[in-house]
Amino acid sequence: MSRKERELRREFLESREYHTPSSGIFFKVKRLLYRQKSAYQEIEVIENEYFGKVLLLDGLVQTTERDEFFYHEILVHPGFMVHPNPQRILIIGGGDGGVLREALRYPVEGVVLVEIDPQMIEVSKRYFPWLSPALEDGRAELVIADGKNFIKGTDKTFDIVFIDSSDPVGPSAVLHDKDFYEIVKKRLNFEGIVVAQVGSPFFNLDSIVERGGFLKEIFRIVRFYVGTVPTYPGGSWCYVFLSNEIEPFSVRRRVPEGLKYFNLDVCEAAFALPNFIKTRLE
Ligand code: AG3
Repeated sequence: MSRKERELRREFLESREYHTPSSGIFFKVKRLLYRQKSAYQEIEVIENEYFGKVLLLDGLVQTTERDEFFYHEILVHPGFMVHPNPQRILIIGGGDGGVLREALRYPVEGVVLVEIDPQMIEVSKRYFPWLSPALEDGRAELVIADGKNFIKGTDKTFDIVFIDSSDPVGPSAVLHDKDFYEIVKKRLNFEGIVVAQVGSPFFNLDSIVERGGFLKEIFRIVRFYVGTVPTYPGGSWCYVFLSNEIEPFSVRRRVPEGLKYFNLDVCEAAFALPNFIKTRLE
């Protein structure tokens, strides 16, 4: 095959995520940088002309160079904005380092990041240098473990817990169950907050509603919110803010400089739910 043919062929290679059996998102592959099965999942990194580097786990888009800030900022900052003194932070999942990077914008004492797949951390260090430097920060402690087992076994307690899981299939499945949230609650300090990503309100509304049901049995304050993520299914993504003492918006304590998505207005708007979601959660 000539060089030109090879190049042409490469240009037409596509990487895709199915959102339903008949629709989804595709990325033309400018370069295939990495594709390997780790002990837990298939990890794929491609380069796309528009989105830059794209990370997929088991065929599900996790993050892209161009739009990662939408997700990482809106997951992290609402919790920090209202907590009176966030010092001890826990991240479950998030081996790419993006949530950690956002948490380290604050003067926290320490962040424990629990990632099940060591290969994910290596891939991030190699291909995602805008996320991974956080993994080397002196305030970060990396633990390679199953998030649920870690929570069960630790006697540490935390001010804010972020759950940066993938979808409820594969290694992330256990991070979506009622008993997982029950044990997370036990590891919270007074005025503790938990924030988790819970899926697409368009495609996964039934599972979000079901989760709302059992979360209300565990936490006094259960508030869902939404934000845009251009490359996730449906383009709009849902998160949940949980606490026993603190309401989102009860105060506005701090917003770091230099963010690209999050600000006070966006935060307030994020908790305003469209009717198709709101009516199901009432
Ligand atoms: N974790 C949430 C990804 C969920 C995406 N789901 C999907 N594409 N079907 C992202 C990890 C980034 N730190």
